[in-house]
Amino acid sequence: MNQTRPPRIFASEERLKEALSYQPYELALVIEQQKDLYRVITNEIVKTAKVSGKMMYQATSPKAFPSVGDWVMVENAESMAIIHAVLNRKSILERKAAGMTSDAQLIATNIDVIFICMSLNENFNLRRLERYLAVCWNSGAVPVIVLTKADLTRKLDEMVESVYEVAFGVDVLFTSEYVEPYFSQIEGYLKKGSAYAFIGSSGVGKSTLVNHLLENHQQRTEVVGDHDKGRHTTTSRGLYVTFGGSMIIDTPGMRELQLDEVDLETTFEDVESLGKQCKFNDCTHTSEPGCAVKEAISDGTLSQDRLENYRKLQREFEYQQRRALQKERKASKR
Ligand SMILES: Nc1nc2c(ncn2[C@@H]2O[C@H](COP(=O)(O)OP(=O)(O)OP(=O)(O)O)[C@@H](O)[C@H]2O)c(=O)[nH]1
Ligand SMILES: [Mg+2]
Ligand SMILES: [Zn+2]
Repeated sequence: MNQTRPPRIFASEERLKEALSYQPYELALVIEQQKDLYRVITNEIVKTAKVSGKMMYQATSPKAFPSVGDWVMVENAESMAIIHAVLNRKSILERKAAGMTSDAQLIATNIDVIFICMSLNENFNLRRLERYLAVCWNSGAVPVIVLTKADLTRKLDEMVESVYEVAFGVDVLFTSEYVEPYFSQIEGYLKKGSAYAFIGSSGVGKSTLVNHLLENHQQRTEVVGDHDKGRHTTTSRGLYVTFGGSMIIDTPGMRELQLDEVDLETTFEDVESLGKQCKFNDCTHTSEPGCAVKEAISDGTLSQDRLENYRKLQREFEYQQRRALQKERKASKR
């Protein structure tokens, strides 16, 4: 039989230690999920898996179930592997409806770096970028902004500059499918044993980047979606292990990210910390005396645009919360 050897996976010392307490189960990595079936790999096997009856029974929330990127403890049973435990998560990227109802959807776990992809054409939208950034900070992973399709703009410098303005302390890269060296910047990030995810709107070029990074590496290729348009729309999350030992997660374009638990403080650290210096602690930064935010705007250290964005995200966040509350009230009346 022609058995292809799976790429080696590299678990951290910490995980190997954690795994010891679950012996005799084996440590495995979840690379794919289709409803309640998973695909897991160890250094010896690639196998379909499902969670154990006990785990299913004890689960109190969707988060108790494995997700792409999870390290799990499996029993290598005859036909299918059985997942008995999910190891501690380093980071959790989730899409979540606001409010108390827990219809959280895990997108991926244990990601070290999230590449937020946005293309330099009509898709370019700084407000959306800010929302993505907030979601990233909230996940526990480090965001890196990747501006794709650099060949489609004549205003590259201007656009990159405007991104720097909303993304304090975040690396900003730009790439183009047609300008080869630009990809090597991303390659420079890949470390053995670390996990990377690509997120961003549909069609911005996430899979194109992932395929470049996996070139000459083992990869499951899939051709799905709208063939007529010549597009290969990614329909499910998938994790690929490079021979260098990095884990790369490609995701389907996410139309909208829900804004619950978004960390305004992290994304708008400058505005928030200025706000703390205002004379009144409920200052709305509009006409109050002793407003540090207004002062920063008049002396040019803070831009009016940025304050507007901050307000916009804040409003949006409040709106999401109200809407979720209404939904909950409706549900409880029934
Ligand atoms: N002009 C130009 N086109 C690109 C570039 N990168 C990707 N594309 C094209 O954009 C289209 C979409 O690319 P994908 O990589 O499938 O996009 P995606 O982000 O994975 O999309 P979803 O899977 O739907 O989320 C393809 O036709 C690519 O050839 C680029 O740098 N420049
Ligand atoms: Mg794709
Ligand atoms: Zn103020």
